[in-house]
Amino acid sequence: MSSRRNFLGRAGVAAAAVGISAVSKVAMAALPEPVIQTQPSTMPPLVPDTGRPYNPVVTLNGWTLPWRMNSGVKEFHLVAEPVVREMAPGFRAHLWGYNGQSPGPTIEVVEGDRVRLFVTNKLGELTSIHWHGQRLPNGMDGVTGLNQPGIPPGKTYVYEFVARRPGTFMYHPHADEMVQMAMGMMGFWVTHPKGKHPLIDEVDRDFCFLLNAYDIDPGSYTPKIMTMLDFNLWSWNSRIFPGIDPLVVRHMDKVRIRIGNLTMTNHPIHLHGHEFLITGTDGGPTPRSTRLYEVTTDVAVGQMRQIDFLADEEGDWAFHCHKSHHTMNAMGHNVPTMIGVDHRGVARQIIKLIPDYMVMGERGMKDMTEMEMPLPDNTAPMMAGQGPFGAVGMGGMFSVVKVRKNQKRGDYGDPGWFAQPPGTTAYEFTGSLPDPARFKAEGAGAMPAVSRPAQDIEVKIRKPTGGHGGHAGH
Ligand SMILES: [Cu+2]
Repeated sequence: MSSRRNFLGRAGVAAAAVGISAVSKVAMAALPEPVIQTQPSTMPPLVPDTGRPYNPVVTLNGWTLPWRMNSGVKEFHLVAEPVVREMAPGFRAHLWGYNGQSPGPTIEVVEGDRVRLFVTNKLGELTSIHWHGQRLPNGMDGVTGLNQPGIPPGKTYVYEFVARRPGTFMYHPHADEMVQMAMGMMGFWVTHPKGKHPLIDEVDRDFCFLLNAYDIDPGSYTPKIMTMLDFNLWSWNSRIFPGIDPLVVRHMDKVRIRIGNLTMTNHPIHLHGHEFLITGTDGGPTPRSTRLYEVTTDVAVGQMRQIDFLADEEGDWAFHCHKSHHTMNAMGHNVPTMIGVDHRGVARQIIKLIPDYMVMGERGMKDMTEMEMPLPDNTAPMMAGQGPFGAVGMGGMFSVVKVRKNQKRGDYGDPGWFAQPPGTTAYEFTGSLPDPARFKAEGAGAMPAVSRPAQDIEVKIRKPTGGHGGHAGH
């Protein structure tokens, strides 16, 4: 079907070798050959060569699983197994996933398709797959103990149902959920409409990714699985900025982005420079009368949001989660605020004992983007990414939508940084500040106070750059 078939990289071999359970060769022979992919880069859309036609999606830093047609049934083979995922250049995590990756491959089908999914368990414990959001027979819903027995290590189970409604779905285990999802077991599923749909517009580019989160201590490889909220790696498709590919589009393209949330908190996803409409949720396409223009959409836990916009503004536009802690990489969160605290005396004393001692965060945390601190092996830099104007002080759930006039149709290649037209870049002011005329009432409250405090209170803070103390001016 594509060059991806039979691709088994080094990491794939390693991951297969550590698979605890051996699956019998005889049993595997009758199944569709499992397609393995271990490269973390964004793969081009998989254009269907069998079955009903559709416009394929592009999975950010991911890929779509090829299928086999068997008497009109689309057959897929998912293999649950330990994987090595490069989350950012130089930082590899030991996760669990499907077919060589976490998340697993995207599954794309068409409304009305009969789908048969073989799921082989190469983990050391039971698993199952729940097809999040789908209409299907109860026995195919994948909840271990409720709908089916768990799939034992070494065994293959078959799920079969008709993809009844078009939309965006997810898949994940419903067996030892806390562990298996904390380890990265999840994937995306897109059911394309059969023909023209009144609520689903055709678009030029259709991207998808999952929001996921890990707690991996600096210097280690395996996520901690008991963490409830204090994750230190906030990722898109198990990648963190600067390891997340840009979303490259052609100027005036109609663009769709589908975002699913399988973390344990909500993520307000924010796009710069454009307004979008929420055209789909977990329940399917939204009625047109409900669509509002937005620049941020909150994706709650277990939810999916599909946004559409017209890419009519050239440039490099930030696209990120608006929770500022989610655009940071591995760090401890129990750090006191040091902004404005004068460490000079203390530091001098400590340096006598520890010559390499370094004060962090005195002027804010931006310094750390340029600081070359010694880090343990296999640690994601807390914030790292080099833009055309210097360090981008972010990590985690951050990427860039690149809108270009000269981007060719179907070309997802990175065009480099946007060349801002002369005179359109923010610049340093070097003149003198005008003295603004002020209104007398400026700064007054909406109503007069009943009584004044006994004395004026002023909170004194130290200016961050100040060598001479002094409090902030007013
Ligand atoms: Cu977030």
